[in-house]
Amino acid sequence: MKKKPILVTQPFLPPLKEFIAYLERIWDSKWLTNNGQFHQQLEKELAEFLGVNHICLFNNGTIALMVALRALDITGEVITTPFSFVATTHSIVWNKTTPIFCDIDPQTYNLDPTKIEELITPQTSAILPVHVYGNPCDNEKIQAIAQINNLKVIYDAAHAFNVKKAGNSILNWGDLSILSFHATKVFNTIEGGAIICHDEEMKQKIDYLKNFGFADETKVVTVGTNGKMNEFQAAFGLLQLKYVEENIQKRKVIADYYCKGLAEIEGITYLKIKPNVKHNYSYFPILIDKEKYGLFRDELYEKLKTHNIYSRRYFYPLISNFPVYKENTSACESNLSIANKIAEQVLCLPIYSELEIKDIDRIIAYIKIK
Ligand code: T4K
Repeated sequence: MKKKPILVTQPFLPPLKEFIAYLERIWDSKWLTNNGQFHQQLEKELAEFLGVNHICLFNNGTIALMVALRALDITGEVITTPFSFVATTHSIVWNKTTPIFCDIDPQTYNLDPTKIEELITPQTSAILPVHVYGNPCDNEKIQAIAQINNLKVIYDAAHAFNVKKAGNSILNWGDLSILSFHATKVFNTIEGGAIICHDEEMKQKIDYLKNFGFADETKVVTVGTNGKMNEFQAAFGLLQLKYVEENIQKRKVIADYYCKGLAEIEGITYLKIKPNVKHNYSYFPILIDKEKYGLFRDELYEKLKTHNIYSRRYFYPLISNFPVYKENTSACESNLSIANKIAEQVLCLPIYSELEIKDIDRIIAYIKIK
């Protein structure tokens, strides 16, 4: 008999009974969206939980990114990583600015700060790095470059919910950070996202931008969009928040188990997280070196599929290789050699709080037998 499929991730669903209690309150109030009670409560609780000053909730992470760029009036060129989910670059282009792809660091897979400065031109107005897989960027170096060159920094922290470095939230770095609360994330509101900002003035600006620009019933102060999170999402988030620490802890156990099981396999490496980082184990990426392991990444990916194990090649193809970007930007193949190599070798193994040890054993065993 074929075993049940193991997918790359599975959202955590809190007990249904507990969610019904929230739904009853929505039914009583008949307040479904537009800064309702749960929306306000979630903004407050999340800011406290994450250790940040202000949080603006959104209907998803992509709209949050688009609004973040708009809130900082970004123009011209934006230096960014090609090794991410395509929404990172799309948000730049939707703002009618030009993405300039910069290569990544071979150890962290994040934007390589030593390669940023050569890409700065008089048109550059911002750097948009991604904490890929929740692994923190080199913020000190990025901040120094931004300061010298008078650039804004917007972190795509879609994967970095509750990640800390030296005890502080990495969401406090840069001018703004964005989060995704999509169903596939460590903390989810079904769909959802947020912008983290440092002061009330910016929060107000973002709140106008996500609500059509309305300052009151009759006054429109800016050309806004509709980026609002509704009450069902916010209620779901409040409930998720009660379980998120426990779920991250379960993910840690799984990640540690993978690390041990894969340690001796020649040609397989995994991301090393620095000891001063409190990680969230949102993804478990491995790199497959064909010369040493004997199989290409795609061969292992297909082999796992035949056993009903659905790993994913996040992030392949590289964004700069999608035809819409290859043909329309100044990205140059030879400048992105590390990113291209990692995109060819990476495979994200299943990880989610309810993944069972016996299933991880199976995954490791299939990786071992070539
Ligand atoms: N920046 C970065 C760096 C990002 O990674 C993302 C999103 C964004 C920005 C934009 O944030 P959002 O606008 O999405 O909030 C998924 C997610 O849709 C996407 O949110 C995420 N990154 C990206 C890395 O992964 P797909 O196309 O791989 O999703 P899908 O539907 O194939 O789901 C993956 C697996 O998850 C499935 O095999 C099964 C499981 N799954 C999925 C869903 C939706 C479930 O078990 N239940 C579900 O409801 O993009």
